[in-house]
Amino acid sequence: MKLLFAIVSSEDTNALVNALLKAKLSVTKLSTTGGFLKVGNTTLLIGVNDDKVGDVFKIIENNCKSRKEIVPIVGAGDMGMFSAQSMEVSVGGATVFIVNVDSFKKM
Ligand code: 2BA
Repeated sequence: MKLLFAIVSSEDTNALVNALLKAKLSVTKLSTTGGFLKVGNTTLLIGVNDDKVGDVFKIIENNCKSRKEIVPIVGAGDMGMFSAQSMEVSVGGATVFIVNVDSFKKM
């Protein structure tokens, strides 16, 4: 069994969760915050048998499209003045960590 930690854009979360549920997969949704952009994203915990990992990847690919966005970066400048700049970053898509599950129990 594997546990997937899928970090996805909050915009894509509803469609992705619905697609996972439709495929009869279990999912837990956590509200998280990206360290770089410091904006909300969503981390989904998805526990699946090894033979279903490919199905989960297909569902993630179909529902989490990568796109470019210009985001503001606000920081403290000289003499306490705040300066606002922007930069282009890639958002959406998904960052997925896959870990082996030693055992799984429901009590
Ligand atoms: P954030 O840390 O808010 O990063 C959002 C996006 O900003 C990243 O998208 C990347 O395109 C860009 N970015 C991040 N760090 C950067 C840097 N030092 N310089 C320039 N651009 C940078 P993704 O790579 O798709 O990551 C999306 C979210 O996934 C991240 O949000 C973070 O919450 C999580 N994540 C990504 N890699 C991770 C890792 N190795 N460990 C833990 N969380 C990770």
